[in-house]
Amino acid sequence: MEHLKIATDNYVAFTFFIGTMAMMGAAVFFFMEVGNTSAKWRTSVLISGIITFIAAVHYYYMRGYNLETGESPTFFRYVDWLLTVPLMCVEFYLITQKAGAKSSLLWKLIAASVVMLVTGYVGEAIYPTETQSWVWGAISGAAYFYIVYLVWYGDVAKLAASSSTAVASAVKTLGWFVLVGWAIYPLGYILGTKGGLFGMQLVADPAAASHAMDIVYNIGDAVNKIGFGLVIYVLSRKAE
Ligand SMILES: *C/C=C(C)/C=C/C=C(C)/C=C/C1=C(C)CCCC1(C)C
Repeated sequence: MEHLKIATDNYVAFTFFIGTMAMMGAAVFFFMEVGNTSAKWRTSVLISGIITFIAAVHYYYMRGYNLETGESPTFFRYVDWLLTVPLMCVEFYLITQKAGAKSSLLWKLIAASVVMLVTGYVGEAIYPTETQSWVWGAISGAAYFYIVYLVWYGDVAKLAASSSTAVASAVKTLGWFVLVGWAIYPLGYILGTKGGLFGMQLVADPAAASHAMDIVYNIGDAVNKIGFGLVIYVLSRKAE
């Protein structure tokens, strides 16, 4: 049973543990604040709560999985992302809806995020070889840049420009999350897969590679899920 203890030198297990607590705390916060939010923003704050709640449940599970097997909980990581990233797309849609966002924008964002995540999963779990993983990563990266484009220059940016200043500045901040915060993930992928960087392997030892990847992904999730939710929360307090 020794391996079931979170040792002080097991950084991977520790980031899973702290991730669970952070997501739980954030979910409780957003859920409790829904009642204090004006009717117009209530759904947005509720979705911030649902995103962090879904992540809390997955982190609780992934923490145990990692502790018992010492391995990356890749499958449930991607299940979590497949649920939470489309919900982040819904957040973009809801806050630009007042400026006339159409449901086609929501579907563009969701389709791009599903392509990004499914191809990432293929490169990480199904064909994690020198020759294949970087190709799947590159396709995933193209879908990622399409999302960046939509948020910075495409429909989302255009709608934000004709919204209130509070919405426009929230979309700017969320745009930075997508450009910088989400770029943490391809870094984890490069560290964790065999050929993630154009066929090159950065970390040779497989265990060390998967540990590096988990730590990077866990940091990315805390920054993006909680940070993203807080931007929406702040907007709900600023905008009429
Ligand atoms: C809450 C979870 C979030 C915001 C997850 C976001 C995940 C990504 C932006 C992943 C992107 C990837 C690439 C751009 C290329 C390599 C494969 C991925 C899936 C790690």
